[in-house]
Amino acid sequence: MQTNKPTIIAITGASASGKSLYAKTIFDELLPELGPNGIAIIKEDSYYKSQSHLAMADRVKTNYDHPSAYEHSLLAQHLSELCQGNSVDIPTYCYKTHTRLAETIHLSPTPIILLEGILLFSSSELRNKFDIKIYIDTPLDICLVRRINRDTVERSRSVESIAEQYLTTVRPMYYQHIEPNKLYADIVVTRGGKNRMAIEMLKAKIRQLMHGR
Ligand code: UZR
Ligand code: MG
Repeated sequence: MQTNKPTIIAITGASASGKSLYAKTIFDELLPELGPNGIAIIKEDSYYKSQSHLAMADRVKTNYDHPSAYEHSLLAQHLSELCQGNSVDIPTYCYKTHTRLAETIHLSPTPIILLEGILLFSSSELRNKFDIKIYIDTPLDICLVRRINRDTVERSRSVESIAEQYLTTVRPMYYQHIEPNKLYADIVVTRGGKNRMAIEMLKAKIRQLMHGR
C-alpha cells in the first residue's frame, strides 16, 4: 500500500444492510482525532445516473439495483483524481425525483476515504482501486425490515412500493450482483453498522495507517 495516496476502504453489502451506519460511525468516532482533512465518506448512491429524461411514471420502473444504474465510470475517475492529489466535485442524487441535482459537493483528497454502496464490487475497474474491501453480511429479512422503516420515512415511499421493488429488483439483483461478489472481500462483517468489534477493528487499522504516513 502506498502511503502518500489516500487509502480507499470500500464497504459493500445488501441495501439496508448497515453499510452507511458502519461507515458513518467510524467517521464520527475518528473525526475528532483525524479532523476533516483526515477522513471522508463517499457514497456510491451519489453516482446514480439521472432519470430526468424519463416521465415520473417511468422513473420508478428503472432497475436501481443493477450496476448499469450507476455512473461507475465517473466514480472510478473521481477515485483516480483523488489518488493523484486532485479534488473532485461529487454529484448529489435525489431519491424522491430520481434525478441528479445541480449542486455538487467539493471534496479534497483525505488520507482515508470510506466508500460505501451496494454494487461497488461489481466492477473490476473499481475493485482494483480499493485498498481494503469489506462486505457487510446482514440477513436479507433484517435488511427488508430496515428498508421498510427507512424508505417510508427518509425516501417518501409507501410500503406497497417498497414490497414491489423488493420482489422485482432488490432481491433478485442481490443474488445476481451483490452476494456473489462477497468472494472479493478481505473482511466480512456480520450484522451491520452496530457490530462494535468490527467498528473498533477498522478504527484500529485506520489509526495504524495514519501513524505510518
Ligand atoms: P442503499 N433506489 C431507489 O429506490 N430509488 C432511486 O431513485 C435510486 C435508488 C434504491 C435502490 C437500491 N433500489 O436498492 C437502494 N431500488 O436505493 C440503494 N429498488 O441504496 O444501499 O442506501 O439502500
Ligand atoms: Mg445507505
